[in-house]
Amino acid sequence: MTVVAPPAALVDDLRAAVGADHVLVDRDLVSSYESDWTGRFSGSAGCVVRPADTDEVVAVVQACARAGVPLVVQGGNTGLVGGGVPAGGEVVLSLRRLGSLGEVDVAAGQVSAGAGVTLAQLQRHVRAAGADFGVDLAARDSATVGGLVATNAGGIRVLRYGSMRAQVVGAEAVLADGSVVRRMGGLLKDGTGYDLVSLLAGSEGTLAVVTQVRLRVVPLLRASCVALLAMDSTQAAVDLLPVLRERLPHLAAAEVLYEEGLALVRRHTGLPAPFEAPAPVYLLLECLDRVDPTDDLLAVVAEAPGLLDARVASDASSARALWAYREAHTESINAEGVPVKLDVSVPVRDLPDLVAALPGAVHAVAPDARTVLFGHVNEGNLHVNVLDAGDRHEEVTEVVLRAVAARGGSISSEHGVGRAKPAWLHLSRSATEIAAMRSVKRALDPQGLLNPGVLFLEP
Ligand code: 2HG
Ligand code: ZN
Repeated sequence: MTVVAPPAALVDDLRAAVGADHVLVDRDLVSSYESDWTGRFSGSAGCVVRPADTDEVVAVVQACARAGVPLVVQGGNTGLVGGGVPAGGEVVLSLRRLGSLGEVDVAAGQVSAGAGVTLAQLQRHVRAAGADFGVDLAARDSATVGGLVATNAGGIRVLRYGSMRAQVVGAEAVLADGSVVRRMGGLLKDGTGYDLVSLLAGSEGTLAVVTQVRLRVVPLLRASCVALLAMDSTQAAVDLLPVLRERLPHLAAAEVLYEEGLALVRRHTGLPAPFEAPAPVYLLLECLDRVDPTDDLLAVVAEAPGLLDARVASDASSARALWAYREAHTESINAEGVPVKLDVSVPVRDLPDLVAALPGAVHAVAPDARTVLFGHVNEGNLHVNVLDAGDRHEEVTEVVLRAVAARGGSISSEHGVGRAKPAWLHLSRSATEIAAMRSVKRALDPQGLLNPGVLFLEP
């Protein structure tokens, strides 16, 4: 990795902005900010700067603008597309110290949170006030609110509450010229022009640095029932979705997994096989309600066509044990090597066909590869993880994303485009859309200071 030192005058300005202790230049200290945790993306940072509040973020952005040195914005560094790691020589702007959490506003059903608050901290905070947060995902202990907004993260509760954009009712953000947009009032009805707050959700740090957000909270539902179904086909799982949505208004999650992934999870975690016999597909369902939803879930499960076997858990520890088969996928795959990770979605009716087509398509370009599929079935969101692709990462990416585009899908469902997929953005967005997005980028960041190389190919 070639190390590019930042200009000395910039380091002085950054020290003046945030204090010398929070400008990291020592290579040992900087290195944990230079790679994503899968080990797939890395690049050298000029330095790392850790502001404590919005004023300090403004000073950092202005210093970088003056020096003409670009910034990479980083939260919990749990991203999976390289959007938060440097390509070489940028200043990494870590937002983890922006950890403020406001009191839950019960009248409005909202809470304000700093960009550096982790999802788990936010969940604990709102639950202590008798509410809950509508987004949940496996990386909750490290993923930060700012990163969740920047990537418009989805996770396991989208079918019930929508993705991150649907939770955000206000934001404070520092623009590339150091000016601050502040819309934290949380008005749910506001017809005064462009929705800048929504625009920031999914902008991957390319338009502004989000420093705070105002979020919706949802009712805290303490009664839960989780079921793991062994089914005879992906088609049977997809056919069950309308029945689940109609008969289980308290359905909160519907996740799909397969034998290859389950075997890796078992090898890595030592968990026992969930059923006597392996099945072609597994569907994990969760209902959350005020009163015990077990009977309702059991009634639907008992009549499910294509059902081979089922396990149902109504107490917290057995529910966690069933969730472990799903949530341990990412770490178990990573324990085998660095995968090609492709997060895609297709219209749900096309999901069975995509699932059937992908292993063969991958095998054709990377004969030794192992394709592991899992995901959020209600949104047609499949996590395609390909191990042992050797030097065929590019070819695997191409063949998977083309298969998705051919079915009218998205090349990035919930992880973002990052540095991993700008070359394939045209498969999901028209030339007109990309030109319009680039115009917005140029208007807000004419110098190209914020996250260059993320989302768009560099001109
Ligand atoms: C999940 O759903 C995350 O667990 C990670 O989106 C997916 O590791 C992945 O590919
Ligand atoms: Zn996911």
